[in-house]
Amino acid sequence: MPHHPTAPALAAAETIAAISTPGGQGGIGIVRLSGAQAWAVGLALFRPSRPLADSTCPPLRRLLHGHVIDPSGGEPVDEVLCAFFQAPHSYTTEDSVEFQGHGGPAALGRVLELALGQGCRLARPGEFTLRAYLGGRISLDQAEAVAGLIAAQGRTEARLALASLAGGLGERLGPPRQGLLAVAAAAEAAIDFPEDLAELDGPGLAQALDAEVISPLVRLLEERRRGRVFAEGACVVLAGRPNVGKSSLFNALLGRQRAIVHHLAGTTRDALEEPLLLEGLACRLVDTACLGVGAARGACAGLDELGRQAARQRLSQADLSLVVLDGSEPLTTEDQEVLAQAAGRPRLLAVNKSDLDAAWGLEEASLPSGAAALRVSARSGAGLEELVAALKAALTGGQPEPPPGQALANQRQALALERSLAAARQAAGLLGRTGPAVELVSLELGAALAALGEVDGLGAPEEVIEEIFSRFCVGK
Ligand SMILES: Nc1nc2c(ncn2[C@@H]2O[C@H](COP(=O)(O)OP(=O)(O)OP(=O)(O)O)[C@@H](O)[C@H]2O)c(=O)[nH]1
Ligand SMILES: [Mg+2]
Repeated sequence: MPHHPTAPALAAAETIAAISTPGGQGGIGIVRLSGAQAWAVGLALFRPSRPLADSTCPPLRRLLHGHVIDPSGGEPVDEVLCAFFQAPHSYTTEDSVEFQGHGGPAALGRVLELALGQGCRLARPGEFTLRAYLGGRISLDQAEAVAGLIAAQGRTEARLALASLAGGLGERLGPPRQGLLAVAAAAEAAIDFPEDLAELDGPGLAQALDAEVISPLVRLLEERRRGRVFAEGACVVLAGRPNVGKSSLFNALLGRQRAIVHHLAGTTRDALEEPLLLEGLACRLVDTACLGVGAARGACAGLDELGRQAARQRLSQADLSLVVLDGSEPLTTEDQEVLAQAAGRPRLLAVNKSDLDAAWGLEEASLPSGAAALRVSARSGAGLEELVAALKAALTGGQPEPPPGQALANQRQALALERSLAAARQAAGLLGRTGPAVELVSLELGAALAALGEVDGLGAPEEVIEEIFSRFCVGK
């Protein structure tokens, strides 16, 4: 479905250029041009190894071998494969050119510089995708899916982003939008022709809103709640008193020596974050300084407090805290403090150092009830597989992965859906009353429609669009 947002400031007049592959050295590197002048610039910079049959109209969507040359002196800059795309059959829907060169920063930078010298402007983050959206090839939620797919760390995240890219979410907004429009039309008619107001079937319309708008939106939000960690990954924070082996467990879960481990208490000062895949589920694992407020350690008391602050802050944002206890030593008041700080939120207890003699049993009365506890050894690796499985189960609440093809709303979209739902509920409530205030109903329905528009871009305000694309990388 074509989308034509009315955002004049976003209009794509200039021809843009950017390096579309990541920085550094790579097997290949791509410079992309898009806009009305893309072909002219591309043809000025490209010297094909076999002359083109028509020097103004290159073969389309074919990889042509040749060199990028400096048009001022003809000096070759890189040996490339070059592809020309004609509007609207391109990523951006505009005339575009892609140079695939050797992925060295100097050569790529030179190709980009030459393109800028020919009048292109450096593309802003996400501007190629923004143009695909402005050109009506993709909707706003699909554009966000592009960013999601690029950012995806886990297999599941990538699969869900791909489902959104296929337009799964936007499609599901069609029926609620139609439902809102139908009720809005009835309300408008009653406003324009007050003599018909008595005819307005308020309860019937409220019922229609419930069935066609409210229930589907509730379902979408519920799916997001259940599938959120699959789509966005999760944050797991290690917490515990000094020396229980948080950093050792952090390293053991990552499978490499990322954090410093030492027998002296208070080794870790700052929070360290690393990506970790839990059986395909992307998560961020955070190692922290100790949490307990035990004896300040001499001259470093101030530093300790900073570390604790960072730890507390990370813990407050965690999807799950992994409280580490030392099974080889009796539980201390510091352990109890940590347990108290992690209480009331999702948590898992890892009782570490199971390679040593156990000083206490898991059935220990002082452990919080209802929190699963597992014996592990960061040193020997015992129990780690079970810990990974338990982490995944705790994060997903045992829910299965969303079925193939199902697209989930991201956080921004969910907030807009919630606003739409709240307005639709208000409208339904008003319609249910005798002698409904149709003007108010109409306002609420307008708000519900506008919020839906922010999800797929049909009527999204310019600020929303700019904010979304500013989070992209340059070159996409
Ligand atoms: N025997 C045994 N020792 C362990 C195990 N895990 C950690 N240790 C030891 O416990 C000590 C503390 O380990 P760390 O990983 O630095 O502990 P931490 O909780 O990060 O400590 P701080 O950063 O100081 O808060 C080190 O001497 C580790 O070698 C384990 O599973 N078994
Ligand atoms: Mg540590």
